[in-house]
This record gives sequence, structure tokens and C-alpha cells, in this order.
Amino acid sequence: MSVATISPTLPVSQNIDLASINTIRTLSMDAVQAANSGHPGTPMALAPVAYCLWQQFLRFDPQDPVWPNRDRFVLSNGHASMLLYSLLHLTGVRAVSKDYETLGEPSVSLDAIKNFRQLDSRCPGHPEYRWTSGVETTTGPLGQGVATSVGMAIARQWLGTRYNRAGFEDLFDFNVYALCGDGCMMEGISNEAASLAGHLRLSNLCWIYDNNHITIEGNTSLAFTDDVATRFIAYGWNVTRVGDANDLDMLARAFRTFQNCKDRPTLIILDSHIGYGAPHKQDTSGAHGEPLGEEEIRLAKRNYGWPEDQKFYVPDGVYDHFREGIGKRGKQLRDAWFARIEEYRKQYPELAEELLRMQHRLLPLGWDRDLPEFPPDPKGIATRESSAKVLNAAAKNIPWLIGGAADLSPSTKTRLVFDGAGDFSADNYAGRNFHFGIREHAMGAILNGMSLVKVRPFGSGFFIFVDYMRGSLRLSALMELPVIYVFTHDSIGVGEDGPTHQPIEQLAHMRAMPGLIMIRPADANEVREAWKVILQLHHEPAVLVLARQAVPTIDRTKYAPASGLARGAYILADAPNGDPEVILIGTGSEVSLCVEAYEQLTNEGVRARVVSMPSWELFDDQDRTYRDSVLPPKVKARVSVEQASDFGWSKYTGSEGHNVCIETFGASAPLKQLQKKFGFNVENIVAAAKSQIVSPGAHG
Ligand SMILES: Cc1ncc(C[n+]2csc(CCOP(=O)(O)OP(=O)(O)O)c2C)c(N)n1
Ligand SMILES: [Mg+2]
Repeated sequence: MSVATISPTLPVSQNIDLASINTIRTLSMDAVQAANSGHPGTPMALAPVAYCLWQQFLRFDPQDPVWPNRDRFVLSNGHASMLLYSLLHLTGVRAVSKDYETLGEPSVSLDAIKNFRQLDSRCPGHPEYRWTSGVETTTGPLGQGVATSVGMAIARQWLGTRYNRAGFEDLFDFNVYALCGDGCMMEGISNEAASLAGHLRLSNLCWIYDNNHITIEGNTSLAFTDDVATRFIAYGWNVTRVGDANDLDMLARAFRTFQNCKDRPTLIILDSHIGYGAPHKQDTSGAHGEPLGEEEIRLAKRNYGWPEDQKFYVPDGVYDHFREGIGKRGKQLRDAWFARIEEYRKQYPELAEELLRMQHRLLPLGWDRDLPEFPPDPKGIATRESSAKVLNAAAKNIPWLIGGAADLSPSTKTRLVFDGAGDFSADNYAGRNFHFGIREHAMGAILNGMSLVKVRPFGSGFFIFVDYMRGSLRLSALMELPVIYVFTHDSIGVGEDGPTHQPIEQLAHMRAMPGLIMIRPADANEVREAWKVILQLHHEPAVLVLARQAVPTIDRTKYAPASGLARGAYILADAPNGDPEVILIGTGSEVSLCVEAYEQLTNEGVRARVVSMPSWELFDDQDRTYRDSVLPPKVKARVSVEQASDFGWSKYTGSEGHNVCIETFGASAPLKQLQKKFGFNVENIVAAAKSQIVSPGAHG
């Protein structure tokens, strides 16, 4: 039955499907018009699709939108946010507090819809996770939602394999649905993610592609002639079509096809009409990104058989209809699940305890009992090597700490090597080592998706390639997800690989990103402390920046303990009586160079202090007294030492301090030659310190 062909004059009571669909459409149109900005056309087109999926298929309880085994719905075409807000409103999704305590008030009230895109409304321009309950992930940057959905599907397979046990085979069996448009299809990230999803045979994943042939500039023929179906078949997906977005029967059949397909992800290619029903704007890019206008809205409502002058109109029976459909089904499923988890707890108390802790982002008791201590060693080891030891020790005690690399684990040393860790693959969804392939951007989004399902994911690569995944990493920060990024090869320390592989501005980029904690530890014991801090984060992504080359393990009997790392910066070595003339501030592999310079200065009778500053963000979080005790305002003679751009360093070294830094793209040569060329040697640092004492700002 095509709802488009149902006579719009039928009274609402006889035509509840259509009335529900048109309510979604008109709420979206009215909200965009009231805001005088937004995207009405796609909610108008996709209302039947969303209606069919939510009302007939989605296993989701509006009363408990965080129930762990709920199906996930991702609106990857986030500009169509009003579609989602209308659904959240009409199905009566409840708001949930940040610590997952149900509050009871509606997540999206009619007032919030009337205030679409206004300050503090629960209906911001694009869907935001942690701001509007029922929004499963933040979307808006095209391609991110679909890629994130792959992470959700992966996490569900992992959870199911670990926690589904005899008699509880369906403890985790949720499906992940993502709605996307031409933009998502064109973005590289979706191709990376689809390729991996096909490879992993994620049969719990369904993407619905809105093949409306329209993007902002006009018809897709301007820039996009892919044969999407063939492309996805080549990725190993199951591909099906729905030729009319208004045909509820065809839609239902497509969703059943997905549910019956047990060995591959499914793509539903859907033909729709953007701005459906708007006489002058349907099928044009004019329906994409601006309000329809009062007159066009009136005409569209007339076409729908809708009261033309009613705004934000929800006919009688529509709320009840959703309550009877998704509401009733969802509650039954949710209640049954919680009853079963009680049983599960009796039979598998340890696994149930793991689930409880994981879902609350807590760590197992004693998780840090085996973390290694590293004895002093002037030759030392690379921080990527010490990180491998710490990560493995922690992961043994944290079963849901899982992750991998974008084909670089032999370099990033993030492989979990203990017995039973295994490799995650289509044939082994229990493995804890992930092979994301050379797909950094998708890896970031997939980590986000995994984290949204509450496992604790980490991903790794060369630091320089953070540039390839900034979009995903930014969403980790925006969503406040405790994703762990391990980046190695952090500087010109990579030597011969040359400028393409030598990060220069990347530290500054990461420091500029709100909500992210970056740590660049100086030695093996700082690495241990860094992991301790990172693993205890709840709402911040962490970026751990590590060196490829060996760095000395600092003698902590002589210098301050590495536990100072938790405060972001600490006094590692000091002048007599804590009264320095000059402060050397180093990060990562440059700290031991500062210590050497300090020893020389001390021998020459210069009163110097060394501050190890592994994390600006952690330091900035300290109170003023502590910060001033580390960097006393009266000591203006300051030298920072970091093998990277000096961008931002004046915040700590002042306008008169000196920054030993790199202003170009590095070079390809053995490390020793590079250190000399760029001035990273004791001699240069000592000279800078001395001239700072004579006159801050003098050493050029
Ligand atoms: C990464 C990214 N690039 C650009 C944009 C800006 N943008 C928003 S919607 C859009 C067009 C999307 O077209 P399509 O996905 O076909 O959506 P439709 O208009 O059909 O709903 C663009 C370019 C964006 N949101 N994200
Ligand atoms: Mg489109």
C-alpha cells in the first residue's frame, strides 16, 4: 500500500498511518519555518521510512532510551534533525540524566520543537549526543553517522560473543540502523567503514540510503554517478531497493530482508522525493536547506489533507498510536531483558558484574594491580615500548578494553599479546585485537561507535596521520567519549622517514581542541602514570603521544616521582631552595635533554629548574596556587623545549621566553643529524637558558 495514494481526505481516525507520517512531516516543516533555518525537505521525504522502522521494527523503549540491548537508530544525514526530533517527541522518549538516571520528563517536548535551533533547546540544529536523550550519536558532519554505526555493530558482536551464554543467547542481539543520504555516500569515511563492515560480515547492520539525487548545489549528476548498488555488492553487502519511499509494504519487506540476512550487512537503496508534497520545491535543492515559506507550507499541507493554518498540529490518536506500537513493544522487550539479566546475574555473577561496571564506565576492582614500574636506565626504552607493557598489564585486568591499529600495530605496539586476547575477525567476534585496516578516519568513527555501546576502545597509528581522522576525533571530544588514541612516531624523532612522517603542528592542533586530554610522557614511568590517568577518564577522549626512539628512564630517586604527571606538569629537578633563575620546560622525549642541560647549568652554578609538562590540559585544570608553584610568575627566564611548532607555547613561556622548536617541515636524515640541525642538543638549551637569565627574550 502506498501511503501517497491514500485519499488525504480520509479522516484521521481511519488513516492513522498517514496521519502519523504527516505529523512528522508538518512538525518538521513548521519547526524549520519558525526557526527560519534548517532542512525541511528530507524529513518530509523520509517520514514514512522512519515511521515504518520505528513503529514496526525498532526494538526501542521510549521509556528507557538507554536500555543496553536496544536497537540503535543513527540519523547520519544529521541535517534532517527534525525527523529525529519529531520521532522522539511523538514516541514520548523520556529524558535521561547524565548518569543515566531516568528523569521522567519528555526528552523533546512540543515546546522544544517550537524552539528548534534556539539557545538551550533540546532540538539543536544537528542531533547532539548527551544533549537530547534518544540521540544515539552526534551527526552533522556527513559520513560520520554511518561510520559510527559500524562501531556500534562491531561492539554488539563483541558483547554478544563474550556475554551471551547458554540460555541467554539473545542477551545482546540488537540491530543498528543508519539513515543516510547522497552526502554520506560520497564522503570517503563511509567507504572506509562500509568496506570494513562488509569484510567483518556485520549482519546486524542496516544502512538506508536516501537516493533522492539532490544535494545542496543541485542534482547529484553534477558530481556523483557511482553505481552505489554495485559498489556495495563489491564490499560484500546485501543490497536491496525500495522504489517508493511512501510504500510502507515495500519498506517493511526491505527491513525483513535485512533481518533475515545472517551473513552480511544490508544496504537499502531508497528512492525518495525531497520536499515531498511541496508543489514548487519537491525534487529540488530548494527543499534542502531553507524554510519552505508560509505559502508553500500551506500548499503542502493542503496536499497532505492537513489543516492548512494549524501549526505544530498533532491530531488526536497519534500519540496513542505510537504508544501502542513502538511504545508497547519496546517496553515488553525491555522489561523481559531486565528480568533475564536478573537470572543471568544468578548464573553468571562475574559476567553480570562486568556488564554493570562497563555500562557505568567503571573499571574492575584492582585493574591497576599489575602495572609495571621501570627501573632507572640511562639508555632507556621508547615510550611506545613501555606503553605496550603498561597497556597489556591493564588490558589483562580490564576485559572490555579492546582496540587495535590502522595497520600499524607492529609500530604502535598496541597489540594485546597475552593468552586469549585473540584477533577480532568475521570468524572470531570475541577477539580483542582489532585490524581496522588503513582507514584512519573510519577507525576514529568506529571507536566512537564502540564507545557509545560502552566498551572501552583504543585505536592507534602514526601521530602524523591524526590529520586523516580529525573529524572523528573531534566528535569523540564533542560527544565526551572516553576513546583512547595512541599515536606514536611523534616528532622528528622518526628520523629518516622525513617530513611526510614528522609531526610539527599536530600537537598544537590537538591542544586547540576542547575537551580532549593529550599526554606526551617523558619516560617509561610517566607512560605508566599516563595510562592510569587515561583509563580513569569518563568523559574525555585521550590522545597519548609516544616516541619511536628510546628515551632514558629517569632516575626517580634523584628526581621527582612520575606521579606528578597527573597534574599535567610538575617540577622534576629544581634549584637549591626552590629558587630558580631559569625554568626549562620540556615534554616527551625532550625532557631528558632538559635534565642534561640542567645538570650542566647546575655544575656551572646556574640555578635552573626542570618542569616536565606532559599535558597542558591537565595542568590548566590545576588551581592557581599549584600552577604558580610550578611556574612562579616572577621567574620570567623560561625556555620550552619541544620538537614541534612553538604555536601556543608563549602561554607558559611568556612573551619574553624562548621556545626551542621547529618552524619548518623537518627533514629526512638520521636522528642525530636532525637534532643538531634543529637545535635539540644540550649545548643549545644551555645557551638559551643563560641568555634568558641575562635578558629574557634575548636568545634568538
Ligand atoms: C562533511 C560535511 N561536508 C559538508 C556538509 C554540508 N552539507 C550539509 S547537507 C549537504 C548536502 C547533503 O546532501 P544529501 O546527503 O544528499 O542530503 P539531502 O539534501 O538529500 O537530504 C552538505 C554538503 C556537511 N554537513 N558535512
Ligand atoms: Mg540527497
